[in-house]
Amino acid sequence: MRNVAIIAHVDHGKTTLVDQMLKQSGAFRANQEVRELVMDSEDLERERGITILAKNTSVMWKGEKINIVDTPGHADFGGEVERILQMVDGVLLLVDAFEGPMAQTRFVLRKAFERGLKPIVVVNKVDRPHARPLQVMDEVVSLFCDFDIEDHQLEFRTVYASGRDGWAVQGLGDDRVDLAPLFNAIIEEIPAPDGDPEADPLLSVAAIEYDSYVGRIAIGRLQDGKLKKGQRVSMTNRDGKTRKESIEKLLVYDNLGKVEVEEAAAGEIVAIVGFASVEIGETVADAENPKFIEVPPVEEPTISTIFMINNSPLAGTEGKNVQSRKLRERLFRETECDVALRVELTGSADSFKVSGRGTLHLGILIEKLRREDFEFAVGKPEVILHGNEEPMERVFVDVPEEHAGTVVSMLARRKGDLLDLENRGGHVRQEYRVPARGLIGLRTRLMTATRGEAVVQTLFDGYSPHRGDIPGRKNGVQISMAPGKAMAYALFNLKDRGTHFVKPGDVIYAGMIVGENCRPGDIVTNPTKGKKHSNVRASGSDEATILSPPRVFSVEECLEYVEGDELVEVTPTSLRLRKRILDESARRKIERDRAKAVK
Ligand SMILES: Nc1nc2c(ncn2[C@@H]2O[C@H](COP(=O)(O)OP(=O)(O)OP(=O)(O)O)[C@@H](O)[C@H]2O)c(=O)[nH]1
Ligand SMILES: [Mg+2]
Repeated sequence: MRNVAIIAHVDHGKTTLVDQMLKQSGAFRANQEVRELVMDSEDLERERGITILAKNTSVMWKGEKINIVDTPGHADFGGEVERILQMVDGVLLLVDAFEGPMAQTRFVLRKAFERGLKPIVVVNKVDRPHARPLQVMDEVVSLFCDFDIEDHQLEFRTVYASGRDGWAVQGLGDDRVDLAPLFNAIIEEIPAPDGDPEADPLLSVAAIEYDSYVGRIAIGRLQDGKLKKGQRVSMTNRDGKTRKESIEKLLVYDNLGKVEVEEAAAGEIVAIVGFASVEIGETVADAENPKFIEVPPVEEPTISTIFMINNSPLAGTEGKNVQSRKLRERLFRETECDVALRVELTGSADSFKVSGRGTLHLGILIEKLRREDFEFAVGKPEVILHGNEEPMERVFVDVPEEHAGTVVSMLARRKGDLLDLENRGGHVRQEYRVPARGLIGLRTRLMTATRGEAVVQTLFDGYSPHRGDIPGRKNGVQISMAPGKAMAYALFNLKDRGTHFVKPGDVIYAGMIVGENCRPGDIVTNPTKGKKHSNVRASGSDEATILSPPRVFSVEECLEYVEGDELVEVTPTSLRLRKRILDESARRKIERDRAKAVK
């Protein structure tokens, strides 16, 4: 048996490679219809084409069982990778043969080294037209040298591959047939688990799945001993508290699914049903001999925001779950499976402080709730300070030369320190250290400023003394003064004021943000104003045909757009931006008072 995790920067082809490994090891029946990226089984994963949750699968190769864990590559889910590494004895480090090692490559490799794991380097996507596998290999070697590792760790095995096309080779000149060279490398390089099957059972819970029928399913690698269906075991948590539980069902991974077994032995990755209140990081051990295995600390959340019940005039018209009790229960339940997420009560029963690892992390949670028919409002995400210190990020930006100046000024505005600048033949790579709060909204704005050409990568980089104010959004917004339906006529007349976020026919309310002001400062407009009947001309021409389409935001874009006095209203079908205080005169008074206070 072998236990291996696949780690890499986002999009370097992990899930695609697992597809091919499943296919070539005969995991599917001959005529079975299998969709692409079969491991990205969650709706949101398919929609976005990214892996969010690590997932296990297993294949048989020449009589050996290989448990494979596919991990997410996006930095917001990096904490997940760290826990997953507890379950394996080796990793496949995938590196895109064109892009080379990226920010997250370094992060996951460091985590693998910290656990003393031996990587097999897979230079992947060698089929890409401008692939430069040999240079990328050199870059990988120098990346390895950046770490404090021993010489023998530098003797890693390399495989060149195209996960998509289903081949791997030892040498670039070899015949490109199938993935056998990769499977062989796994069997030869990755040690078999070394647990003692005769010792007392020992397992650290590395992940939890939630199933609406059976409840929580604890997942982990059985380090030592055996576990049996029906067995009584002890469970010990971080605080040293111990309790007893019974194993109702014991499952192991088998191709794409899990199969129930009577018994599992040391080395195997198992899923256990029956632990009602299990938490990630707890240790399962012999009933009479409780033990605790130290687990890596969970990465601290870096940003937080407020989730609150929807109190807009349209509340309850689109979603079913609107009560604060439901929202609270649902949010707390999420923290059971997602240890990087933190939910806290606030002074108000209607709002909860939710902290996570980035806007994508929070955005995914928001999307999940929308799909479960929830309605709620979310505030501007703020970074979490440690006393006087604030979280910093290492930021790498790649752009064509002509945009380099734009990037420099945008990052300077956000108090970024330029650490490195390198011209790679017309492409400029810049490296900065920036306060994390300066990054909220940066990606979208960089994309617009560089016509989508910027490649931005970020990596958490510790804490530094607070850098002082960073200017917020430059533009003000257009706030509707009246409730009703947006009218084409009114929007047409307002078109010079700035971009709109609503289209004719959209239901709006007073205090809702209907567009951006092309200047600083907010303005109040009336997009519900229809054409006076006396003005109607007989031509029947419709201004709607000459309105530019409204700007449509994704959940993350909403989060990155709003300022402190604004909210994102989330329903299953709509995302609306609004002022926290809807009443115009109240809002004006607050603004006046604030101006006075500043003076
Ligand atoms: N040319 C080429 N493209 C590939 C190859 N493998 C994957 N891709 C493409 O790269 C993109 C990302 O592939 P995924 O397998 O989802 O990447 P991933 O590493 O699992 O991504 P995350 O889980 O989000 O980190 C997809 O568009 C794939 O079609 C390959 O071998 N060659
Ligand atoms: Mg993936």
